[in-house]
Amino acid sequence: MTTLIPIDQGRLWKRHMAMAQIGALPNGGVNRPALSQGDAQSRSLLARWAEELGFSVETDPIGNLFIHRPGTDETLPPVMAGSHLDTQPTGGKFDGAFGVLAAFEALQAIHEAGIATRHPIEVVSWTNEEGSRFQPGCSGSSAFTGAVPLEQHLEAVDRDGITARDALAAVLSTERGMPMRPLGFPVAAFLECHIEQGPKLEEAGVPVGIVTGIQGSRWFAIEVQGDEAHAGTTPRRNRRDALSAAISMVAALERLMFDEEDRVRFTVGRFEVSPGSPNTIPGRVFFTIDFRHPEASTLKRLGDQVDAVCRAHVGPCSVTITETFHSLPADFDANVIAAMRKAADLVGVRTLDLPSGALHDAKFLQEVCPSGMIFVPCEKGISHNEAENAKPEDLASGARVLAEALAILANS
Ligand code: HGY
Ligand code: MN
Ligand code: MN
Ligand code: MN
Repeated sequence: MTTLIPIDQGRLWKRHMAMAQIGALPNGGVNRPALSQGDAQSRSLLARWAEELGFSVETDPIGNLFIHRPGTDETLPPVMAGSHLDTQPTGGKFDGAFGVLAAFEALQAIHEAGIATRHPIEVVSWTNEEGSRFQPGCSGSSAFTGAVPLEQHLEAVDRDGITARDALAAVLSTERGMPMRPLGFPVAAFLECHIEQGPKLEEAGVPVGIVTGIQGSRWFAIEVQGDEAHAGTTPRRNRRDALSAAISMVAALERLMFDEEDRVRFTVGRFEVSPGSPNTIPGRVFFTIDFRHPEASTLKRLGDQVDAVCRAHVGPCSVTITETFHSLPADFDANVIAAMRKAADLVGVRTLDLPSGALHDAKFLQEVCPSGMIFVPCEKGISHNEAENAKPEDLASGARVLAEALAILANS
């Protein structure tokens, strides 16, 4: 009977609750925007836990946080596990945090079990995965892998006109003396634990998901420019009503993105009307598009029509369309998946294979090193919502499979 790496379910749950205190919302959720004070506090909490165990903690030019446990051969690239600590504005306690805390729990359990691994093992917290404050998201992982230039991320501006560069400098200034690595380095393999953010595992009654791949996503920012004018005196022939043009665009895009098998995920998440006065014709509308599909050809076919569809409904206004994010679908690495299956057998948990509807940092890591993901159920599949919830025993099952898979890969 093999001795399993001793994951401590209680300790893992307690760390989730401690982390969820940072940015806690009244209805049980969390608001911890990327590169905010809250983000800085969550990073320093994680760094403190790591230093208490004698692990070294370093950062890099986009603010990723790396916790290092040496291997027997320090010349080998690390096997890495992690996710993100930033959240949606009305986010939950587990999206992202579970991936970081499960990786940390696995590292501590491997350490406490005195297990030597050839490769070093690292826990990582990637900067700005959500892309809610600064677009696009997955800043830390896509800058680390070179998929998106660092400068593009640092130039991003939030709604208050603060650049990601300044917000990052403020966070790093609270971590004086934390060693800074160059951006990007070889990684032997990457694993990410995450709540499923969908209903499949819970409906199947299976505690662990082996993620086969991630669907593609494309994001657009649309700005419609009209003229502010008096609501009562301006006849239709003189109106340049930005709202009227914007809603025709959204209605036309909904028609474009509609498909019978419900495989296109189309969302207008932000829709801002200015000046927002009841008796002034809107002079400007800003809205965002997030759409996803598992097939690269459909992602291209539909995404390439967004510009023409918007322009066909612009009327007397003008429109600027910017594609802010474009991530192709990706399949995860067969050897990493095999290591996760072996780990699940060792742990003795049932698994279900499933694709990821959500985008994750692992998608960018898969472009540069063998990567994989482990899902656990969340209550009714709810996420990006304060009601997001998960069971301590499921989090522990995910962490157990992660720990065994890390040990397998770090000794391969
Ligand atoms: O948008 C996403 O898919 C990720 O959860 N941030
Ligand atoms: Mn996430
Ligand atoms: Mn998320
Ligand atoms: Mn993710």
